[in-house]
Formats: sequence, structure tokens, C-alpha cells
Amino acid sequence: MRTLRLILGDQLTRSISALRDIDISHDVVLMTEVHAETTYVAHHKQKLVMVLSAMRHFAQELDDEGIQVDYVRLDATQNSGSFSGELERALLRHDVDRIVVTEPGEWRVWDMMQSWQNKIDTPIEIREDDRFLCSREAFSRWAAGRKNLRMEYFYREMRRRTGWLMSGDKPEGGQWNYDAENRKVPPADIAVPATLGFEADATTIEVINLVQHSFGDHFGELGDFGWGTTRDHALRALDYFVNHALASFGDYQDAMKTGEDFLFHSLLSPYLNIGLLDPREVCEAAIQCYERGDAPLNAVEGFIRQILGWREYIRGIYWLKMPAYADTNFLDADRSLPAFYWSGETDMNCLHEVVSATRHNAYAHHIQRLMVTGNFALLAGIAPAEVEQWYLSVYADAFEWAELPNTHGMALFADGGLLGSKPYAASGAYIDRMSDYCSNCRYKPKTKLGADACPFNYLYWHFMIINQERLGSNPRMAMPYRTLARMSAERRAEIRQQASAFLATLSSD
Ligand code: FAD
Ligand code: DLZ
Ligand code: SF4
Repeated sequence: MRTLRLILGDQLTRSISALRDIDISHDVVLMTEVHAETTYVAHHKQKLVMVLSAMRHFAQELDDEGIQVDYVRLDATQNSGSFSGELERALLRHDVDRIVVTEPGEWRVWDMMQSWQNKIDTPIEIREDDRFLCSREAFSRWAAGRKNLRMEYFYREMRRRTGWLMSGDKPEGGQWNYDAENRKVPPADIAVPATLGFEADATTIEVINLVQHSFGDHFGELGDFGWGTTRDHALRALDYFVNHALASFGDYQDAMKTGEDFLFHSLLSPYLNIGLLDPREVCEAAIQCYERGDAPLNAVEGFIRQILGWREYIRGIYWLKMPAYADTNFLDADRSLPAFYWSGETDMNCLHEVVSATRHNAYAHHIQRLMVTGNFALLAGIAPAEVEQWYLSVYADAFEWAELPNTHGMALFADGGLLGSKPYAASGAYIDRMSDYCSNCRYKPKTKLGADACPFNYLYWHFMIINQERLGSNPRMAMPYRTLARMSAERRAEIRQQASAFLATLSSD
């Protein structure tokens, strides 16, 4: 029996289910660069380089093993531009008995794959993507019948299931979660590890030229491209993080600092998401570091929770709730995305800094995404679909299964509280406490109203006022609503007036 094995651009894992039983002497692996995938959103140029170069390197590694790889380049003559078209064309080139593929990461492609079963005569086997620690089925079982799908409960179950950081049936150190220790503000002279960059080889340089030529109008700069594009690079990035940054990961996880775009974060999400790293090996490397005594528990638990907890939970929610999930809009937010999300040109220094870093690096860390760009979009009532398009476009790690629940649920509360128990709405005080952005801003974080007032301050109370009917009965919002109740009618009117005037200045052109 001869099998055609289709590998997508985020399935670059040698042990992936679609390759597991490969017969090297007969089978053929199909990999295709297609226009539909390079343009379904206008991906950051660095993401395009990373994915396409990693695909080419992965194909070469399979070829080095003696596997027959049919690799279709973006500029190949007759490239149809879509997975469906390329699969059909490949079937004309190869006489095969069946097609094997691993389920895709995105609903959009899953839907497309379902249609292949009817359109194509050759039998297709769609295999589970078991590169995650919790299968879609196991997540559904966990969610079934629960009123409350909070991450924390899921995470505890995953800790028990894996035995990671457990002492018998108790969590290591006696607590499940050490977040209270993970909100420190870094001293001004903190020594941050140098960024590990990878030099572009001939393959990557060729892709950089292709992207510059064909996708020059996409967001982002290529000048600083330093992402790894091979499994070897990804393993080096993991090793570098564990040995140089993990020990301080917990302490400064929520901090933001001008000129330090990465602080102690791992920068591993793009490698995890395209399959160059496996979540198990990443968590195990962190646990070994703890067991050697090289990183404290608050750091390692905090890091493990991101992967074993958040990453798995977010993916579980995506598959549990799609496709209807994307259409909810609990707060009826409908404003257009302001143009400064692309240009970075705004007097609000925090937004300017985060958008600029995003343009340079195709990266921003979690708190920058959630509490700066996300918080502003929430307070300003930007339409969820527009915000989601932005997040899907601008980060190297952006794949809808991870991006959508984080944006739609966590940042925008558009799901009405399925994912988070309350909106992550914050005034300028939060950004002032966790960053040094405010000291270089034309606005004052402590001023509530007037020309110098930080816009986050009056937008926060405006958000509370206009959403009182929707949020007022939420017990976790009781405190701000008590404060609002004590506010005079004049004060509220002033807030509404200044917020409306500010929002009217936001332009999407
Ligand atoms: P670290 O801070 O070092 O964390 C370690 C790892 O934990 C990450 O590599 C990632 O794999 C995982 N992780 C941490 N938080 C999350 C989370 N909330 N959801 C899923 N995985 C998590 N992550 C993506 O991988 N792709 C996205 O498209 C994406 N979009 C986001 C959009 C918004 C609005 C927000 C608030 C968060 C988003 N995240 C996304 C989650 C998180 O911000 C990134 O995973 C993280 O910033 C990646 O950087 P890092 O590798 O340095 O992470
Ligand atoms: C992200 C991406 C891009 C930019 N280009 C390709 C491509 O040309 N060919 C390919 O196989 N995959 C690409 N990908 C990754 C896919 O978008 C991803 O595999 C699907 O969205 C399923 O998650
Ligand atoms: Fe951002 Fe307000 Fe601080 Fe300026 S003062 S950086 S707008 S939080």
C-alpha cells in the first residue's frame, strides 16, 4: 500500500501522527506553500519567514532520511494556491492508495478537510493531533456537565494526571499556584539575559527575499529576523531559556520595561505552535531545572502553568466551542480598530511601545498583549472580529486555536465570561505599577480627568458605566460598581463626556 502523507506548516514534528507509520520505501510526503495560507490574514513578515523557512528545513530533514518529499513552493508554476487544489494536483502526480493527515490546528482548515472526504476518491484518514497533553476528547469529558470551566480547576487536574510538581497527591510546596509571588517590579538596573538570535542560512535568506518581494505590504519589519527555523534551533532556544531566564521568569512575569522587549520570557511559543518543540519536553526541562535546584518553585510552577494549564485549556476551549464561539459579542462592541494598532503613532506611550515592539519582533509578552493592547480594545469597545484579525496578523506564534480564545474570551470578554470570571479591565494605575511606560508619556497616570489625564482612567469608568447592565450583577465586579455608586452624577457626566470626545478622535484610517 502506498500512502500520501500531507504535512501542514504547523505540523513540523518528526513524530507527528501522520508520519508515525511511514513506509520510507513507498510513501510520499506532500508539503505545499500556498497563497491561501500566506494571506488568510496579512501575517507579520517574520511569521511568514519563520513558517516557510521552517517548512523548507523540515522537508530537507525528511529528505536526508531518505523519505520522498513532494514539496511545492509558493512560486511553483501551476501552484493552485490552496491545500485542496494542491492535494488534488498531487494525486495526479502520485499513484497512492490512501491519504493520511493529522487534524489541523484551525477550524477553517478542519472544515476544508471535511469536504475532501466527499470530493476526493482516494480514502482519507484524518488522525488525532496528539502533540497536546490533553486530547480534544479528554477536554470535552472534563468540561461536560460543569457550570464553571475555569482554567485553575483544569490545571489542577492536569497536574494530578501528569504527576508534575506533585508530592504524592499534594502540590509541590503545598500550593497549586504561586502567582502572588510573581508580580514583582524589576529594579531599574536589572540584568536581563541577552536575546538568543539565530543567523539566517541560505534557505532562510531565500525566504526573506521572497517575503520582501511578495509580501512587502504586510505589517512588520524583517531587519531584526532572528527566530530559529529548525528543530535544532528550537532545542537551543529551550536550553537557553532554562539556563538563563527561567529562574527569574516567575518574579517578573507581569512586568513591562522600555527597551527590554523579552525580559525573562521564554520566546518558545512559535516553536511549540509549529511543532519544533513538544510541550512535554519543554515542561520536563523546566522541572529538571527545579529539581537540580537551579530555579525556584514560583518560577517553575508559573511556567508549567502556562503550558500545562493555559495552553492546553485555551486549545480545549477553542475546539469545544468553535465555530459559534467566534460570533459572540457579549458587550456589543462595534468600534473600528484604530490605525495606531498598525502604525504605533499615538501619544499613549504604553500603546506606542507595545505596537513598536510588535512590529520589530513579531512578539509581545502576555501582559503587553492582555493589559495594554487588549485592555485598550476592551475599554474602547473595538469590534472583536477586528481585534482578532489584528492579533492573528501580528505575532509569530499566532494560530487561531491559541489566538482566538485569548483575544475573544480573555482580553475582550466577548464570550460573556466563559473563559474568565470578569473582564480584564484596568485603569492607568495598573500599567503604571507594572511598567515604566508612564514616566515617558504625555499623559499622567494619576490624573483622572482633564487634558493631562491618562485615557485609560476615564475609559475605564466609561466602560463600567455603559456596561453596568451587563456586568453590574457579576460578584467579581462588586467593588468597582460600589465605587461607581459613590460617584456624583456630575463626575459621571464628565467621565462620559471626556471618554466620548476621546473615542471620537480615534481614526481607523
Ligand atoms: P512565556 O511567557 O514564556 O510562556 C511560556 C509558554 O506558555 C508560551 O510559550 C506559550 O506556549 C504558553 N502560554 C502562556 N500563556 C498562554 C496563553 N494564555 N495561551 C496559550 N498559551 C500560553 N499565544 C499563542 O501561542 N498564540 C497566540 O496567537 C496568542 N495570542 C494571544 C492573544 C492575546 C490577546 C493574549 C492576551 C495572549 C495570547 N497568547 C497567544 C498567549 C501568550 O501571550 C503567548 O503564548 C506568550 O506571550 C508567548 O510568549 P512566550 O513564549 O515568551 O511565553
Ligand atoms: C501559517 C502558514 C503559512 C503562512 N503558510 C503556510 C503554507 O504555505 N503552507 C502550509 O502548509 N502551512 C502554512 N501555514 C500554516 C497553516 O496556516 C496551518 O497549518 C493551518 O492554519 C492549520 O493550523
Ligand atoms: Fe499608558 Fe496612561 Fe501610562 Fe500613558 S499614562 S503610558 S497612556 S497608562
